[in-house]
Amino acid sequence: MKKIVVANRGEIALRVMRSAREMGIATVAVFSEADRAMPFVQYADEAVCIGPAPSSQSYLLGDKIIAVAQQTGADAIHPGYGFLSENAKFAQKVTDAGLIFIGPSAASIEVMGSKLAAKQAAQSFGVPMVPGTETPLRSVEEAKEVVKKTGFPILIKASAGGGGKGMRVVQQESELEEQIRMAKSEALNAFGDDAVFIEKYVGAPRHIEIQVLGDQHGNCIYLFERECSIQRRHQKLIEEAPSSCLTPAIRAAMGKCAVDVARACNYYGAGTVEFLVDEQLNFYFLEMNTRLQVEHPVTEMITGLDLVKEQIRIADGGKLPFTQEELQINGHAIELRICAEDPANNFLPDTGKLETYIRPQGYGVRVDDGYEQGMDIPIYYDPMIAKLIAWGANREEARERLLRAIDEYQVTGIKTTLPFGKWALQQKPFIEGNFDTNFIGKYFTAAALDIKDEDAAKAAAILAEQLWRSAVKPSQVAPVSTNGEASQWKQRKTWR
Ligand code: MV4
Repeated sequence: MKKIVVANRGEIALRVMRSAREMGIATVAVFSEADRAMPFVQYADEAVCIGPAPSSQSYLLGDKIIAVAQQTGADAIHPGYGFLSENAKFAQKVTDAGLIFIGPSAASIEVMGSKLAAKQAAQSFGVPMVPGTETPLRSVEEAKEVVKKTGFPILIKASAGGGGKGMRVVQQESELEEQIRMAKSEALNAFGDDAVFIEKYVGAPRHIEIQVLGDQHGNCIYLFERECSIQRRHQKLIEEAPSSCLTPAIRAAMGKCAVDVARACNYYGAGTVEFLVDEQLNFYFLEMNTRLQVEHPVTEMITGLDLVKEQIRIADGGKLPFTQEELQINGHAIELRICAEDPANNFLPDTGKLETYIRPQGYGVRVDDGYEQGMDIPIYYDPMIAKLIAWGANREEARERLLRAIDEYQVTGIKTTLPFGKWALQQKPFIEGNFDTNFIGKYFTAAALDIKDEDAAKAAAILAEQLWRSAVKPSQVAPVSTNGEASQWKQRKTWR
């Protein structure tokens, strides 16, 4: 492979180009009229404008992007995430044009794009799934029969859905008929497919996903898990690896199931198998994402691998250069998504100019971003402007380092999720690793952001002391002043 077109924009386009450059592969950016001055356009060896700002007239024009690849003499197309990345027809067209699609086969994308087909494929490997239906729901009578086994509440899900779209919770039988009707019409509207199915509703789950890599020679391995429970309206905000709730045995069992799911659709490339994990640590397969994900850096930080390089080698026909036994987790990584949204105002998207934009630096800090100071954040695309990732030898060091990096990050001109991250990382349930997908709904209010630094520091100091005392024998504990005097670190000056 000598030249690749990156069919994406922003931070992920830059992320992909960096790995390509390290491999001696030339890059072609395709960009919209709104993105002409973006760093990914400047960074690429070549750049071609493909249309006006709206993605329907630029980043979603598969045929145009394939034409650019042919005109520039590229060998392959990397789709990034979003846009065309999980479009089976696009993947097929790329291949039909004699180019390499840096991702799985069109057939794998197609199977996993249908939740029901994915569940059916996974079932033949005995992968655990939430009790419910495995075929499209045909009638209310069928639903009532299923509920006799599962009990209420249940969840109606659209087979073509994903990321929470087209889901409805049903609490009792009297609502069943109406909710099925609404779910089907919603699914038809959103996805052009009214197939829905039922699952028993898991009330307070964790969302844990397993990264897998498969090559085109039948080898497939897992790269451990990412804990993605801190999310709001199906938008993840904090991700970490590893999860603080898994034991080595459960991790290995989930990893094996994830590889089985991948094998069930002859998967190659990088993929992610999503699971729900309940309070008893039972895990259930949900769906598979057939792309590189936003949160892939936390996996890179704990495995030492470059997932984009692995994707490129696999697409080029290479064999996985390691076995499962050779892989291990090194330390801990936590990522905060920095979005142009106002956490104090219901996370409403904020647009405008990045008046100040100064990145944090230092040991163990990684910033994957796509803008520079002085640039406007366009309204047309995803509001994520950067990902801030901290690595530590253990979870507590990663957490403290991420907090330190948040403090160093200086952004003015637009509201961001940085204050949310600072708040979240200092909450007792987060510090203890004791949270589920309800974390934000349960604990977060706009008022929480008003808490002064000193209050948060005091709470953290008290908790840290409790944790320390519970881990140390009473005879080893030195007398601690309880007269409310501040310990020294609380009075530390910030570096600014
Ligand atoms: C569930 C569930 C509870 N029970 N399925 C949401 C996204 C999609 N991938 C699946 N989702 C869920 N499926 C059953 N049977 C709860 C969710 C869910 C969720 C899952 C992962 C992360 C965040 C979530 C937030 C709300 C609901």
